[in-house]
Amino acid sequence: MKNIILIATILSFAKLAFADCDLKTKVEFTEPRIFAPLKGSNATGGFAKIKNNCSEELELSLKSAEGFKAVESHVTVEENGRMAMKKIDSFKIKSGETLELVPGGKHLMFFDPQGTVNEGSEVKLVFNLNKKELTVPFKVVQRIKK
Ligand SMILES: [Cu+2]
Repeated sequence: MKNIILIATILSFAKLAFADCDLKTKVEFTEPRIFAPLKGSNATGGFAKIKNNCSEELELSLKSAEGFKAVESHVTVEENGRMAMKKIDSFKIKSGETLELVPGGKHLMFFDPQGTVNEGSEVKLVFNLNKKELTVPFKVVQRIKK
């Protein structure tokens, strides 16, 4: 009996450690986009709606972006009456919920483009989702819509 309980415990831990959600089909990116960097600026932002259709909570962090030297995940907070951006390690998305990355809210930041990042091109972003990698193309769009 003791052995059975032990095995059951090990199995449930294994399930937590190796979540088998298929990220490619179960994590939905809507309108993944990056603003084309303004002339003279070395930083720009990235946005999307990211829906977690997995049965477990996902911890999402941005690892890298093709063509940029550095990436960060940011939240926008009010500090002493001013809006400020703060770097965070990861975003958490509960099962069935959607993370909304929007200008002026939670967002992704990209620094030091290694070349010209042209409007209409795609930048491949590498995310870590519960320690598994997922690559998602983000479209480069114009910052201000005419
Ligand atoms: Cu930012």
